[in-house]
Amino acid sequence: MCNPEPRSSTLSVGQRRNACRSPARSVRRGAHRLYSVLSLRLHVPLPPVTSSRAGSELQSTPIPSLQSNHCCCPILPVKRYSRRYDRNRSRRYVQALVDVTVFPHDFAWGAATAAYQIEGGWNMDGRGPSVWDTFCHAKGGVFEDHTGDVACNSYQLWEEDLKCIQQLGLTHYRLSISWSRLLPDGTTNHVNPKGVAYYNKVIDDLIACGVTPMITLYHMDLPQALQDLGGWSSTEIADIFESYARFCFKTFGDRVKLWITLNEPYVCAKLGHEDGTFAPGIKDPGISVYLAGHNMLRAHAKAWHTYNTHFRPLQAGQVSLALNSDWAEPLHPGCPKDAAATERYKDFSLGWFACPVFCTGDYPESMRARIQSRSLDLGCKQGSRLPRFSKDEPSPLGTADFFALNYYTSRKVKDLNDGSKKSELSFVGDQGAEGVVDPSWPICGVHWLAVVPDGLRKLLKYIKETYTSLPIYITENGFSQMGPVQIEDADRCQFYQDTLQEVGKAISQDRVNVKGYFAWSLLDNFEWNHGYSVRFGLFHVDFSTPELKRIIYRSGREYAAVIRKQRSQTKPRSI
Ligand code: PNW
Repeated sequence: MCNPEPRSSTLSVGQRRNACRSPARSVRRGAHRLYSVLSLRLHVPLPPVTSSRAGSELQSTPIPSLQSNHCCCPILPVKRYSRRYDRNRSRRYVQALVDVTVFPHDFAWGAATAAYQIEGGWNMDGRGPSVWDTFCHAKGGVFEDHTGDVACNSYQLWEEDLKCIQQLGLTHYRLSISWSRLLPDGTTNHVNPKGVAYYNKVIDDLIACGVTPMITLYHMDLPQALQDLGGWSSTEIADIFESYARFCFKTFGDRVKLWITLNEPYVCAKLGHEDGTFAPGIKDPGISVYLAGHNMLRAHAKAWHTYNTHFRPLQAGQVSLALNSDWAEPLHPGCPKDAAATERYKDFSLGWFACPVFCTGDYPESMRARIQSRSLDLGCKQGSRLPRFSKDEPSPLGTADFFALNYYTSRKVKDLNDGSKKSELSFVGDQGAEGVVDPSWPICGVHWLAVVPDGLRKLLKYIKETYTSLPIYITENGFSQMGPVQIEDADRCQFYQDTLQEVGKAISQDRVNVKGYFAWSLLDNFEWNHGYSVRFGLFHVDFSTPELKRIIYRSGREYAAVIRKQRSQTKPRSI
């Protein structure tokens, strides 16, 4: 059913005047509640797991109540992704069913990780603190106060990771650089030689093993010293990031040819600056989120232009930024309001970053118009809360050599133009739309992750039709596990089989130029505010022992089998 016409705002004039606070005054650390809500996805509390840091000691977890009053709309009960999903039991092995012949011979078969989630060694060998060190050590923001202090200890156990990469037969490995390991205060005033040596070794080892590195410069872990200067809310951060990027291109670019400047600016801006559930824990609804997003786009554009002008001629690499997006469809297909809300939902998530980079050099029209008019309605003195791109700076338009997509889930979208959000100063209020889970979609592990493999195919086609015909790398996609460790993870095997099948259809039937697929993640690791209670790895890491032993999951074995099969069947055409 369609929502009724929006009612007029219930705010008094005085309330409206106060509704827009100055960013400086109102930026404050959020209350880092345990079981905090990731409002990017569903507002569902995390299940009451009682565990130590050790994933393998976890007890079974009840399915979270999806009728929770944390949720701004009731959501129907959903299924977990389980064996029930495996409708055809004869479909046992991934390699038996994925049609590998549709993948090009040079397809990138990868897995991804991020520095803070795996490295540990948080204060070793001159590394400076990052916002995630601060967020974790402050306690209260992360599940059972877990931290990334040790994580998978990849800083010291890199060679174990390399064995995992080789066991899978990956052609590509996506990792991120810990900015504060390289530049402890975030600036090139002080370079940490041990940090440089660590990444040199990782890169050299990968190349020696025939694995192509893809390097992310920023994966949520801003140096704390830069946060102390205002972080992503400060204008200066774009030039500081450009210097860091320039340093990395200069130091590693002779060997690294695939670069991602920023990972998921949406998540960093929204969860880190609007909701306060991710570091730096800022809860400043409706204001900082746009400022942080804007400065990230400026930073990315400057770094791309630097590469393009000074490094590309010699190094011949490619640079992009990784954008996360759900696939979205109207909750009620025949309802024009839900249809319009779905377009806004897409514009406020993928379009927010993709439109400036791939389409127009500016934010989507719907964002500009909505934020402008709501800023006026809510009495914001500074005009629109959405910043403008300056003509005196390099444009973000055209600053990507490929499209890097992180896809995890899908949403049904309903209009949210009336009710409480109408007069609320918030990102969701501006968006005027809300995504919910379709009850037929199974949930895997973490509550926001509804498993919708065909959403990926639809999203790939949408990107091709809406944004670009440049090659697309799926830089993250994965399936999580909670509760008791299942090494024989049949559900995840099924998930990878279904997903790769959909990617294959996007390539062969929709003619989308998909160049690669990176499973998230190589290893079980520190899953941000869920700590170690959620596992995404192709390898299990036994966090209960100091050795942090890596044990391959069945899904890892099957992913390896797909890669082997594809590589043996598709050979480069002879000239
Ligand atoms: C991505 N959410 O982040 C990241 O790039 C990874 O670091 C992360 O481990 C992976 O997805 C799995 O979560 C997200 O709350 C973090 O909606 C949180 C959300 C989405 C993506």
